[in-house]
Amino acid sequence: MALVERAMVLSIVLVAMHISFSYAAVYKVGDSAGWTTLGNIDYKKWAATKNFQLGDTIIFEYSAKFHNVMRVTHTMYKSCNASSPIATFTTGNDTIKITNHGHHFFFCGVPGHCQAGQKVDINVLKVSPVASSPSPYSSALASPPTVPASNVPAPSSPSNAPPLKFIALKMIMGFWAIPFLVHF
Ligand SMILES: [Cu+2]
Repeated sequence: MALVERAMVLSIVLVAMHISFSYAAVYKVGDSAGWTTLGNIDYKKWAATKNFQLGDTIIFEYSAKFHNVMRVTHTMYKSCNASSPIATFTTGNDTIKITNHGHHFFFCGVPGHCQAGQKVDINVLKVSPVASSPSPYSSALASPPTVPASNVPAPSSPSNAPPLKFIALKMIMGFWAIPFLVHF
């Protein structure tokens, strides 16, 4: 009996670890170039190569003397209208955690910078790899989890891929779940 309880606790801990570590990525806007008007960085292209998920963190790194970050509506984003932002960030190292789905529009509020291309749309899609991956318990009975081709991250993406150790943890968790399933 104690073994079953211990297995349950361990399973819960492993599920929590799996959820918290596998899918939270940190993205620095513009990568090494950061948040700037120099070098004609295509932030649209930058964002298009990412697979943003809930819980991910976006970092805007820039010189606070020359730039800022404003979160704005779609209408304001399209017209580079900085008159009434939803939020303004000015530290030069702004960390924003994504907590909801859909578009998150940002631009630099310094006159002319948005027009020069210093704007980015962080779009968090509703369909996530978390939703499409097999449940922890099914992996104990079925074949090893497979990853749909669309979820294979680009080589440049930082930490989207479920690391091998988590797949191993998932399998261990599956074996622990067997006595649990048998018992009930
Ligand atoms: Cu700027």
